Amino acid sequence: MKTVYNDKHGLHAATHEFFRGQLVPAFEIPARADYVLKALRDAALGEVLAPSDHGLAPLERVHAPAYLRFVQGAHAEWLALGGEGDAFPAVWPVRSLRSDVEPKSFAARMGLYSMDSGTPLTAGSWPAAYWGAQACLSGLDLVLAGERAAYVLTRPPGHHAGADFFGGYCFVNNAAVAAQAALDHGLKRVAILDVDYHHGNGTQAIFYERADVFYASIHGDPQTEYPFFLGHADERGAGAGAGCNANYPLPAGASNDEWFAALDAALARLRAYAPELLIVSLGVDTYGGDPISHFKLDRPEFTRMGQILAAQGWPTLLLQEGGYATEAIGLNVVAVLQGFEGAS
Ligand code: Q9C
Ligand code: ZN
Repeated sequence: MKTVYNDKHGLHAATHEFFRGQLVPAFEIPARADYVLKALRDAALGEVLAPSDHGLAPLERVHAPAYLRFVQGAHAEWLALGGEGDAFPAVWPVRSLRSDVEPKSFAARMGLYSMDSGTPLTAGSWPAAYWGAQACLSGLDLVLAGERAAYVLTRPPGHHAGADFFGGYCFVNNAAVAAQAALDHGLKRVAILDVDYHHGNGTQAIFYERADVFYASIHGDPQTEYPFFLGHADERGAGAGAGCNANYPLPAGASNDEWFAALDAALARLRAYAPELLIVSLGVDTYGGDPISHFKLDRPEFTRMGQILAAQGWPTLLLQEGGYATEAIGLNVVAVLQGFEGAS
């Protein structure tokens, strides 16, 4: 399987993030992708390609242009105001406050365009996220040109980013950008299967009222797990998208049997939908050794996951999302991809 590698990912390099009100060492770090790249090469998995530039337009198909402009210029604004290091939001327009007026204040716009304080906005966040989306579009090109599957090695991840907000380490929703680009290419039905430990609130929200993208996710129950405010089982889509959203929240500590039962159920829904393309939001923070997550998958389960995904027979684009057991994520990702290749 070919990989498209976002070779600009290292521009997004936070040292710290906020967690429970304290600055702690960042989890979403450049070494994550470095380990995956090394593991791909050690396993001789296939060619590693650089992304080609598809411009801003495909990002503007899912994100508000004003949001993208803000992220693009935010760190320079922060520095111009005398800020040092990475920028963090600290105030948000919840419920009775207004979010339809863009304030002049930088601090206020940081809150308007974000969902949490755990996502450092660094000097290189924008170019890293921009080229990440380009890598995903380049991976899509491979699959649309007839490749059975392609893997995109990128960071920062994407699935928490909404149409007009960043959060959960995500700035540009790569899966949503790729799905929309596939539709714009002429496809009629795209499925996104999100196997990251966390619910992909951004992806769900972007397509919630649409029937041309089916979003299915297996994740830690938002009653106790990030992103807390979306990802419940009763979220089934609305309007034209009614019935095109399926969530499988599992309790923290869920067994591997429970996880694979949820995968079976999610795939049954996707088979009924009959997608022309499968996009996998491939987080490997479901790993038992992950420092911020609470499922128990290990290497044999990652291989099995890849086999099951390949067995569906759909052209498949696998996009890297989370996974924070830094030294293990390379082998975990390779296990999924080798499982896929062995079964396809
Ligand atoms: N310091 C993804 O996996 N907060 N995002 C965790 C631990 C946010 C994870 C707190 C976790 C976001 C793409
Ligand atoms: Zn995650």
